[in-house]
Amino acid sequence: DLHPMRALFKIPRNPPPTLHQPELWSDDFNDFICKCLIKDFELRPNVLDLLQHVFIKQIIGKERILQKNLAVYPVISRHERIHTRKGSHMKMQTDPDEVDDLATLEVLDENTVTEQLQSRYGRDQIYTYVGDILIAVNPFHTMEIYTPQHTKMYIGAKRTANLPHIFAVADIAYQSMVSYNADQCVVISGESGAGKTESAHLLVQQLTVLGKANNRTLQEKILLVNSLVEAFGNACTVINDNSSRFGKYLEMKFTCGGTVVGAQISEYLLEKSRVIHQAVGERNFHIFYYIYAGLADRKKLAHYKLSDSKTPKYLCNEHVKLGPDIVSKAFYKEQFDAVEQCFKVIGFTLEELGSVYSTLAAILNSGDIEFSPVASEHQTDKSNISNISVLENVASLLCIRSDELQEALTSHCVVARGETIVRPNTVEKAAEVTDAMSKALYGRLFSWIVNRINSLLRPDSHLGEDDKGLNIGILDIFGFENFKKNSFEQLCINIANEQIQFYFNQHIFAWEQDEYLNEEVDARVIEYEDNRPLLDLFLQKPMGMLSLLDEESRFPQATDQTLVEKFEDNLKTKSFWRPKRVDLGFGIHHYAGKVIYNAAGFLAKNRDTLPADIVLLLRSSENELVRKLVTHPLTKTGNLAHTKGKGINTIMSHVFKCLMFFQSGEHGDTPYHPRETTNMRTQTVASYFRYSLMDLLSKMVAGQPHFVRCIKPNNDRQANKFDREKVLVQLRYTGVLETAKIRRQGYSHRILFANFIKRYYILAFHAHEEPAVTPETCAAILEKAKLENWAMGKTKVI
Ligand code: AD9
Ligand code: MG
Repeated sequence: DLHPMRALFKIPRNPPPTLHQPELWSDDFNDFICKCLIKDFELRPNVLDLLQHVFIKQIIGKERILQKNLAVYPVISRHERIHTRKGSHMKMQTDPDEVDDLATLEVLDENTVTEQLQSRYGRDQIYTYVGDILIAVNPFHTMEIYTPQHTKMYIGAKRTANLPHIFAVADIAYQSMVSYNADQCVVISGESGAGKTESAHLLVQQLTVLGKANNRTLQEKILLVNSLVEAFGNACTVINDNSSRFGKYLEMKFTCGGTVVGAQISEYLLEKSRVIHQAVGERNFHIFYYIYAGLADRKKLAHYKLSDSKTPKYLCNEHVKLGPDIVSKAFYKEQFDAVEQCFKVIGFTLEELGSVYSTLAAILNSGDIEFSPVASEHQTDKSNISNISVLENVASLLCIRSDELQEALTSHCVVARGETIVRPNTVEKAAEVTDAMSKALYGRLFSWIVNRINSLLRPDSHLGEDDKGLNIGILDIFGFENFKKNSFEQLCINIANEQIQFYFNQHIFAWEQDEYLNEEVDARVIEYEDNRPLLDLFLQKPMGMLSLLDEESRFPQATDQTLVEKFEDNLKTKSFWRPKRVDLGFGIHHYAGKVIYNAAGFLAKNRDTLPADIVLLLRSSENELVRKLVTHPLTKTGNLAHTKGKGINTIMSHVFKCLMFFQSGEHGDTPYHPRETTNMRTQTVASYFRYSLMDLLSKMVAGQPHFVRCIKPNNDRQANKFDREKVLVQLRYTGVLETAKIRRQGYSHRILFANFIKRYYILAFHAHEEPAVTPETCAAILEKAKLENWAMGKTKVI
């Protein structure tokens, strides 16, 4: 398979027949290879001569050698540091003081960095490098930089040949994957509305082109995955009209040759509570508006038991005046058609689609069930359903019996001394159960859709027997949030961001500096803001916040008040405090700023219970999908190793470094068993969340990371507005300045002697030679190629 070479050298898919007869190669092709080598290695002509000689001699008719030799193409993740340090890449710029890479700045302080970003932003250059990290400042307007020409321009191009771009990140991830035969991951971070989701789309777009699928349908399907899951998982918040309300890790699967063959998504912690309640100025998940408007357009509302004159309660946030005009919104209709198209292209059957719509409609109808107290002298705590027709609608949409649904909503069973007693539900309790059912149905529907996509886009059938395949993961989670009122959802979202920041720090600072130490290479230590104490505060066992929350959730008498008191008694750190005058309030000083949370509803949200009666009833449904939703395992069973047998030790040691303090109890010896906590009975949101975080991390650390840091230039979502203070705060808390420092002083490569020699010996030795694996051989190669600014470690060239 010549594919990687094709990708690198833009050789057409059907190479001319002369490829196997180099003596017949046109001069153009020879020229082309030479240009690539000059461009990418800045080789002196004498080395080039040597190379050309070796090439022409060695490759006659032997693709393997050709491939091997062409691997001198320096696809290295922290590439080009060697050159950038000398400033040789400084292209002609309109402003001579402007740089594409902040790490090359002469003066490195907050002011200069902000100025650079501002002046670039002013000229619509939203992307800037900090070494190998990409900073993306949200332009808040459409830009003509994602055209097919741009796509082409960034394929296999030297980084400095073009302006910084998200496509260049896709390219380097792809090229590294192919050349090193190693999984990659792109971690996109930034606060809410900073542009993570958009960046994730652009990466997928570029990667599908790079990984040229043999069949166009697959390419199309992969491109639609994001749109589909975002219709169900995104919503309008006061910060972002298309805010991700779940974390998403999309893995694009490739053959070892680099052809894209499938995709898999993992979803994390969907904010289900949004189904039943939205904060002031916010909306429910997009799909509800789409389906409501779309079905009205097709005159199908009645079929799904919806009415166009009365907007469902779940869609009537009293603070957002949507009113009945939802059904006439042209935009929503179009979106509905688009979502349906996504479903169909990806491969969902019409029957499945019908069931998805029914379930959504059932959820909307559930919100309209009304309860009233039964006026009886003895039983004031009993409730009745006052609009039976709505109940019947829900039952018919879910294909269950309405009398059983009524019973399950208005009463519950308790087992006392071996006897089952039926107790009535109060009006509040009945409404709670209904809401719990709606949330559960939606959450499980979402997971089912994700699982179904995964089975439809599974790559197995495309991979050969020996080809385990490679993947590039793209992480796009919900960004850091700080609203006027912050609840349990914000706490989880912010902890997840805290974790990503920790991972970033580990990679950029801690592990990098460890490596220098281990290799005994001299490098100055860079100070950075370590947020590990905060992660301890949240995740430590048994005294971390989530553990305390779980403990309190087990006491039936506990209240949100006792919970905050428990926090106050046990969390003795400066990062936690109780603000005066805020009932149930507590403050956390996150890496990204101070947030005041309100603990109201924490316990209920954490317990997230769905009464057994409801589960049993739904299991009796005549609709296969509804049955599946309640029989499917609640959670995914993550594979912590996730290594495909490659480099398991290094990977595990990284996983271990990252995870060890979450896995262990305070005494450091309690092993972690994900399945134990994913048991349906005992699982709380907090414990599932902790597990999800680990599952995510384990996936991430198994690949070589690339970072994209999205920056929000203003709070008003305005184009061409650069709020310096706002940007500075983000630069500070994301550690951009420190990153620039470490990137400037640091070394870009760390390659084991053996790998280095295998890859580059051709630069200094004859192809048939087998030079000894020693630092001296490495030095000889480096000297021959006239490279500077390298260091010889104990085991690696750095
Ligand atoms: V959240 O944490 O999910 O609430 P994100 O994902 O960081 O957030 P998102 O990608 O949704 O933010 O971007 C917010 C809005 O900014 C988008 O809806 C676009 O209108 C705008 N945006 C972001 N990136 C770009 C871009 N590269 N070009 C044009 C952009 N507009
Ligand atoms: Mg998003």
